Amino acid sequence: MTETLRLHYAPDNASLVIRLVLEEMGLPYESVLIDRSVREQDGAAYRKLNPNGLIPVLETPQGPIFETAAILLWLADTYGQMAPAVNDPERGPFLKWLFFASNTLHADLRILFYPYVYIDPEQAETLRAGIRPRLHRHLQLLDSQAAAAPSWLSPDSPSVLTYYLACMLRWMAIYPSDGDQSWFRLTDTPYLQRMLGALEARDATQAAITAEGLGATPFTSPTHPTPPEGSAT
Ligand SMILES: N[C@@H](CCC(=O)N[C@@H](CS)C(=O)NCC(=O)O)C(=O)O
Repeated sequence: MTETLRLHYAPDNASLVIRLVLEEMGLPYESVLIDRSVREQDGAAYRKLNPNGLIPVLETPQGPIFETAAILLWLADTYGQMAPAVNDPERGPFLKWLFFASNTLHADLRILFYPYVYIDPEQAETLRAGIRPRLHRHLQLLDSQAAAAPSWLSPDSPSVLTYYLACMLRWMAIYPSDGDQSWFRLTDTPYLQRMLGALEARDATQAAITAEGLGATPFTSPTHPTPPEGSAT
């Protein structure tokens, strides 16, 4: 157990969401690089923290926490920031879309990025072609929520969900590195686009840009990262 928050990360991985939120909350934390080039996430030491071998893990005074949304909710509730509180009428709607982001959008994104985990590699491009229209529909749905500007999707005061979505939109624009990204246009989701523009001006985003080499416009016009250490894939 650690008293210090310790983020196990690889540049531009799902750990980026957690880094952004830790920065936005102004919490002190240490970051520990997971070297993906040697698949350190599969090693015994990392599997002790996350038996699934997935990044991120946040070590906390309550032990290691994995699953991006679980870490986000833990941070929001523990530090009373960046999400409607338990007795807030907005809590239910917020939770609904946080879980949608995690168990539907993020899960479908993994199919786009790692199709060979789900199917014979020869059929990977067919699977990718099948998942893209589904992702597009998810984004349309989220944009219609953002249009109503609930507090947890507002461009002015980011919630944990705002940063989670911003990272996923970033990844859709640039990954897979060898794939076709022409299906994705941020302009198709103007309310989400506005939200992303506002995030780029924030100190938290600037800190993440420096730490992970994300480039000047990591959300609205992302490019492949040039991290000072480690590799994204
Ligand atoms: N459901 C997990 C997904 C995390 C995830 O997909 N992590 C990727 C990096 S973005 C990973 O660890 N990939 C390495 C691998 O699959 O071996 C979460 O929400 O934390």
